[in-house]
Amino acid sequence: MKAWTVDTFIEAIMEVRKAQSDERLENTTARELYEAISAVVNQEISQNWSKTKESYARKKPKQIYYLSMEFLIGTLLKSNLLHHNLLDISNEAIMQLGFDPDEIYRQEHDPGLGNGGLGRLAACFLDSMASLRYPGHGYGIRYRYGLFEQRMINGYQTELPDYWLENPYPWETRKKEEAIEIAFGGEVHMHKRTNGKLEFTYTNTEKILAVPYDIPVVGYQNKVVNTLRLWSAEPTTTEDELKSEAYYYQLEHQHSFEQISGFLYPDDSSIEGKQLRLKQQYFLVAASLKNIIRDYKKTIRHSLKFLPEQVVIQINDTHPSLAIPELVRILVDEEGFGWNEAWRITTRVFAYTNHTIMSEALEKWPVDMIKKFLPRLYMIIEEINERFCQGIWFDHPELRGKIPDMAVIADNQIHMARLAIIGSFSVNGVAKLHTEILKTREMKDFCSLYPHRFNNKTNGISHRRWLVMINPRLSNLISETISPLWINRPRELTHLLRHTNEPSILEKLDQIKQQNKEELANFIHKLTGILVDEKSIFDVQIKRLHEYKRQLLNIFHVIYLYNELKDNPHLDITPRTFIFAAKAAPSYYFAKEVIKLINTVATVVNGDKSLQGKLKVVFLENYNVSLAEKIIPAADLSEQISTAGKEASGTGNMKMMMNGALTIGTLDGANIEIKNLINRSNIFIFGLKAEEVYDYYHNGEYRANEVYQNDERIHQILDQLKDGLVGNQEFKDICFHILSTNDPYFTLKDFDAYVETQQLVDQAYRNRKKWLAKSLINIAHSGKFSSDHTIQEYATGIWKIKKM
Ligand code: 26V
Repeated sequence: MKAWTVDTFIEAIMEVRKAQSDERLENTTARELYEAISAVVNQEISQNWSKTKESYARKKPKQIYYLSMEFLIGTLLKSNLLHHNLLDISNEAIMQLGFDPDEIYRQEHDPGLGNGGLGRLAACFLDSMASLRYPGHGYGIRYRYGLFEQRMINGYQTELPDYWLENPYPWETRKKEEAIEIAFGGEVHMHKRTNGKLEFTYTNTEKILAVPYDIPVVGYQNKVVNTLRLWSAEPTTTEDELKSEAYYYQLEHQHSFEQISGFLYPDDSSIEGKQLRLKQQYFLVAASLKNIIRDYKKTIRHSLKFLPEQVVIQINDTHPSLAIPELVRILVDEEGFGWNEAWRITTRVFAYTNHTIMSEALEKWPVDMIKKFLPRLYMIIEEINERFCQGIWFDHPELRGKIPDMAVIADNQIHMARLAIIGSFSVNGVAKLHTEILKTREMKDFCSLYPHRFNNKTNGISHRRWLVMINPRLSNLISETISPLWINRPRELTHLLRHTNEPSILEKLDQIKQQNKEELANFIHKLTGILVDEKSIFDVQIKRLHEYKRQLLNIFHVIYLYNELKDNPHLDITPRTFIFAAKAAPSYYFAKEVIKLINTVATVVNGDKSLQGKLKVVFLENYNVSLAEKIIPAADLSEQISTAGKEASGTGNMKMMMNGALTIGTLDGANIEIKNLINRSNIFIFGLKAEEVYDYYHNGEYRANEVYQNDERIHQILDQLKDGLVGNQEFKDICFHILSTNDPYFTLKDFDAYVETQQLVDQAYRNRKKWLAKSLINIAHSGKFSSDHTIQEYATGIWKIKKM
């Protein structure tokens, strides 16, 4: 590798520019400069990429493939520069060329190929696998349209298409020659061969080409480059066919097939049994498996019998779980294995991660739909189900009564989580509480059947992106204080604990947070016109909008404070800026109403001079990775207030902790593990515990209406919603919904504890030194939540793979 200087970097940029056009540099636009720098970085990457591939081909390590319908990788120029140790040089070069570095990095469109936590986790995992030198790769779909762009019109969410490929995307390479043909539908025919074995052939299938686009996954300053392979759907037609008469009549139909990679489904709250979504899942699974087996045959040259020694496939939620019957199909129909051996191989290859216990999001497919589109796969699923149920009947009589709750096919539906559990050697949850709930409640029967399969892998985040890259000031302070070794060993952030009483460090921490807040305040002003008090508490809740995440609780607290201040303008509260960002699924009416409510409260509060600037409410539109990167370094308070037992893990909680925010949260998901590490005095915990929530569900003793009748504050707020007293806009539906459903997420129940705990936050913030010490303690313990740690646990606990 070249030892770069600012001068040689600029020279390289010029060279690229010259090759691209004969324009002089003076006329370069920001976009062109972005492209030129990306090209320089790509030159650096490409050598390491081929070398990494060569080394895998030579050493033949066991490979891990992460199958996911979603990857939220964020923009790549800055992180690739960082991973090549070129970020400072690039910044300097850009400035010497007369540009603002941020303006250049902003040119990259954030690929929104995911909904939220699950997709972002996949991206952090790829980063950690490459940085830890593990041979791990991602397989996903190259949606032509990512998650919708959110625009606010009159305070309502509207959705616009996210055409992220408008400009050429510099990080992908199309590999037409490695395309794979996939067949859907048709009829299955069974024949007996002379050797007595059954043979299956298909007629009238519809064919589609899966064309790979590869994106490099660059390890942190270690020369490793792994691959994220995204499949794009294209017609199988050859050049000649394209000109034929027959093709003309197929055009309409071909077009519909290309839709398979047309767009990402935006509903992460509940499943809708959409045909196209099923096709997308099979498309991902079929293409990836063929690819994995093709590579295996090329490098290993052994029978597929040994596949489990060479390959682990981690399936990210149930979305890719059709891979299980698909592998059985390949082994039995195409490779001539008997059922038992095919099943033995399959169940040693797959590992499944569960990311939610929200029953609406547990995938089920109507039997008829699978039968129609995947007739052979349906036969295999039936066989899997048959054998599974028989196995229970004969070998586990104690579970006989549970068969209807465990069968893969039940109520005319295919239960994907059950299929995933039965077909995998490992089933993991994503935080301790979540795994416990899976083991003792949601998947209790399966856990008694396969106790050794169940395990926990608490989520993590890439500290390189979520601290080093987005918060260079803090990152530098840490490096100056404890040496930069922590970047490769994030657990060593705990060395900061020696400095929690050092005034000079705390002062610097204070300044850094202040600068970050000023930057965010400017950004907010530019974007929304709202002026926020840079000294106020930046109270942040950023995540998808869901009832269980309880953005409603947060806005109720705002309304409560507003009411208090209206009663008593001299009330002594610490000024606060409430910052929200959230997308709602387009068909999720309640969630959209909550967005409108937040915006309405914002208009009222921000426009009320009598509050003397003590409260401001900001809703930032179009939440995505890039926006998160702007907000997180400036957060003082991290809102993690889901109903206990509902948030599988959360990862935003880790990101804000790592950037020195204090958490106000329930005992849910990874909040519990955060609390256990940093101690209760450094986090604000409130509300019902998961057990209490379950007890209420069980005994039915909770009465939301009683809270409404007895708590004046809540009574007032709900009446204000009903009667349109907040901003002359009615929110009857929210009020009615919450009371008529008996408040299933305990928003009213937890309100009192929440308000009380927010008062503790208010008090604590006044003691600057103490607050800063707590902030530093949070940062010091956040290394435990680096995804490096998580991946290390997957590698040793599930994958049994070694570093290269
Ligand atoms: C659900 C569905 C339902 C069917 C339609 C497509 C679709 C796409 C996404 C999802 C979301 C599933 C679960 C999910 O994102 N869970 C989140 O995973 C995070 C990473 O493990 C975790 O931190 C969050 O707590 C959890 O909500």
